[in-house]
Amino acid sequence: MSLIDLSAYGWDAAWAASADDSARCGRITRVDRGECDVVTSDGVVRAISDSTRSQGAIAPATGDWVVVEPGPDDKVAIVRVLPRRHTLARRDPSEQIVDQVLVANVDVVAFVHGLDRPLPPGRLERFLVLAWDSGAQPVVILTKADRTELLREITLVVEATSPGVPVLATSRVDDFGIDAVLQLVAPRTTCALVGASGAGKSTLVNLLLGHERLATKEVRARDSKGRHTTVARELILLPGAGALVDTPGIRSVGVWADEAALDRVFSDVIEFSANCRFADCAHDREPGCAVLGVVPGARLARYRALRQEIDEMFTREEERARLLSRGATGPRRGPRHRR
Ligand SMILES: Nc1nc2c(ncn2[C@@H]2O[C@H](COP(=O)(O)OP(=O)(O)OP(=O)(O)O)[C@@H](O)[C@H]2O)c(=O)[nH]1
Ligand SMILES: [Zn+2]
Repeated sequence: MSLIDLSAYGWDAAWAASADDSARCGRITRVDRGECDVVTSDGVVRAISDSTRSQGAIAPATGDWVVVEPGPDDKVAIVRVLPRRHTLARRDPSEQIVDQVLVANVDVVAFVHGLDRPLPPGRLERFLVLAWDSGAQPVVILTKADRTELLREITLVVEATSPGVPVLATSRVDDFGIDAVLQLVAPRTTCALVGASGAGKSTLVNLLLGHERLATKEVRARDSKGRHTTVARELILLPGAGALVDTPGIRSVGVWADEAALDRVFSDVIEFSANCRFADCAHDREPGCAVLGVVPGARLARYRALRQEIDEMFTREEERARLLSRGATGPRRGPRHRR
């Protein structure tokens, strides 16, 4: 008899079909110091990644479904990472030429921002590009609604910057907006919370759980910079709902995404550009441009900068593929194509 019902974590027939019948499978709930917590039907086990046997060069990430086998010291070894569905990735901050998977197998990516500080639109756009690129549904959650008098105005500005993205507001005061967030985390689905340190992610998780679970520390009052409280990406099951992944604060992210994701975030630019005189209009100073003067100049400048960043990513990736073609391992992610 199994102790834990893995279907609550999202295990389904398709996952079962991608593993052998006899395989012992589980989901990674936490990765730290090279080891993982894996929830299996017998409970949570501590796992090491058996890189000599695991397929390719896939480093296990929180949210991955994996196959485990007995390992050393009462631990288990991860021998296989099941093919991922949606993954949230950014450009690896240390090795600039590869992507880093933040959370695997996500259905909803929520960008969390605290209303006790300003939200630079460029930061929001960057996160949204990564969120759209994951294939999951992006959402914006504005926390600490009790800290502003301008909730309506800010919400309207954020909505205008995020076409197609639901924008929610929450506060720990009277549990404002918590039910609406709970609706996002449907049973058997996974929602990842990303955002800067101190944005209120752990507080939100606690409100959703209905009790104090994660350690939250007071933000330093003077600069309202968050202290680093969450240390690992952790997957938590909400009783009666789905799974939440609380991530350590990320201030900014390097974009590692397809242009299609950029087009989703800047759908206003794409829409107006249909009427530009030149098909390859850069919306810079071309005559007959239908975007210039319509889309605000600052937003257009950010669009162009992100396009260039994605272009440079392709150049780096092509360079890397060239280097790797002389070695044994293939790219960690499917091939990308320039438009
Ligand atoms: N006024 C107010 N303060 C809040 C609210 N939610 C969170 N805070 C405060 O904001 C600070 C940061 O909250 P956390 O939940 O720890 O933030 P976090 O995003 O998890 O931060 P990291 O774990 O560092 O990534 C704490 O001092 C909380 O008490 C809210 O709704 N209203
Ligand atoms: Zn144009």
